Amino acid sequence: MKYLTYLAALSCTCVFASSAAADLMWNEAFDGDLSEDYLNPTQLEIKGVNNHVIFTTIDLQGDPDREYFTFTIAEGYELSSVILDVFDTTPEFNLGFIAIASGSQFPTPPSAPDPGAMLGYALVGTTDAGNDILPLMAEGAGSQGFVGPLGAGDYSIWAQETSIAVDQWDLNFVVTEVPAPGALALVGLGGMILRRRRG
Ligand SMILES: [Ca+2]
Ligand SMILES: [Ca+2]
Repeated sequence: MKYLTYLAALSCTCVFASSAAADLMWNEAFDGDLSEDYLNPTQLEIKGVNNHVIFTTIDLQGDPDREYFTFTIAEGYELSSVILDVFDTTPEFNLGFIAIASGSQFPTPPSAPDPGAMLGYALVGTTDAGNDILPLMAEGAGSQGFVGPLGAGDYSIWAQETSIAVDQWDLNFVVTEVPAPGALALVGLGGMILRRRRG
């Protein structure tokens, strides 16, 4: 989007600048606008369990502010949830759009998006704030869909508004270790022992 417009809107983003730096992958207030180009998403690095991306989408007539970014989930880890920590929008009835796809480039252009190229997508509103929206994204109509956490690999995200609006987002991509099969077996065994004792 236009640079001056973006600068003018940065004061809004600063409200959310207090998020812990150790958990922060990107904050537009300091790091600049996330990429408009689906073929060149902003490259982000996973920091740990919690990985925040804080941004403002500012949609002016004919000049949408799209956010494309990508990150890699390492072997042995999985993307277990995507928490919509903050979603504030003006006007308040506006819905935000967010999609996830495999690969470090988003596979389908915003001018003619093909849901079948996406793992999933969702429309989110203020009532979704605080929730894990990954299950919602997994059910996006016409998308590839998925069940549970997403495993190791490259992923790309596309977020924007769906009308003339200004939205404040704080997304937390939660990355956890894949439970070892042995650990799962122990959990199951523990459950059996508990049931026997209770029985
Ligand atoms: Ca932005
Ligand atoms: Ca952008």
